[in-house]
Amino acid sequence: TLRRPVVAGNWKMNGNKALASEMSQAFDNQHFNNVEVIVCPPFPLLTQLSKESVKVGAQNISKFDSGAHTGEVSADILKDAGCEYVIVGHSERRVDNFESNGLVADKVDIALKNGLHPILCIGEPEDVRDAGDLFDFLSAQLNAVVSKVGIDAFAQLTIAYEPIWAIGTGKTASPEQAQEVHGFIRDFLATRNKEVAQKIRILYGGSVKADNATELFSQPDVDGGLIGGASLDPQSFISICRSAA
Ligand code: G2H
Repeated sequence: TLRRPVVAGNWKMNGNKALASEMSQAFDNQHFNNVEVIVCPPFPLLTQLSKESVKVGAQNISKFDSGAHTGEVSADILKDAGCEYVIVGHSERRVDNFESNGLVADKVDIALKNGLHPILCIGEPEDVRDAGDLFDFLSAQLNAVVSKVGIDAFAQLTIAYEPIWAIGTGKTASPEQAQEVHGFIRDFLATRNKEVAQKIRILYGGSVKADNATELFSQPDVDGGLIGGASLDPQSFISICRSAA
C-alpha cells in the first residue's frame, strides 16, 4: 500500500532494564522490510532502549510545556530521552486518570507543537457498541482533536483504534469488525481532508497476538498494530512485526 506499516509495542506498567536490553538485542540486525517498529516502555526505561534497533515512544505526555508540574513529563524531556513518538489518550489513561476528550486533544496539540509524533488512541466500551452508538462515540473522540489541532495536522499523527472490550481480554475484534471501524475512521477524515485520510496510518489494538496479527493486518484499512501483552516477549513481538511486512 501507499502507507508504511507500523507496529508499536505498549509495555504499559511492565518491564525493567533487563527487558529493555533483551529487546534491543533481539531487534539488532532484524529487518522488517518497510515496517516501522516502535517500543513504548515506562518513562525510566526510555533511555535504555537502543535507538539503533527500534524507534522509541512514551506512553503519556504532560499538557504543560515545563515548570512546576510535579510528576509530569514534558515533550522536551521526552525528546531529550530519545523519544520520537508518544501514545496519547489510551483508554487506560482515560479511565484511570480521568483523561477527557479535551485533555487528550491538548496533549496531541503540545506533542505536535514540539515535533513529537502522537499515536492517538480511540475506542468504545462494550455497552456503547451494544447500544448502537459506536460511530457517534468515535466521532466525538475524533472531533475533540480535530477542533483543537485542525484536520491538516492529522498528517503528522497515527491513530490507534482499540475497542475497550478487546483490551487485554483475549477477545480480539474480528478482522471484519476492525476493518469496519477503520474504514469508518478513514471516511470520517476523508470528508474533511482526502489527502490526509489516504496518508494517515490507522493501527488496530486489543489482544493482537502472533497468531491473529496476519489476518488483522491484511485488512485494507489496518496499517499495523498497537500491541500490549504480546510486545513484552521479544519473539512474539518480532513475529508480529514480520506479519505487518
Ligand atoms: C490494547 C493493547 C495495547 P493488549 O491496550 O495498547 O493491549 O494487546 O494487551 O490488549
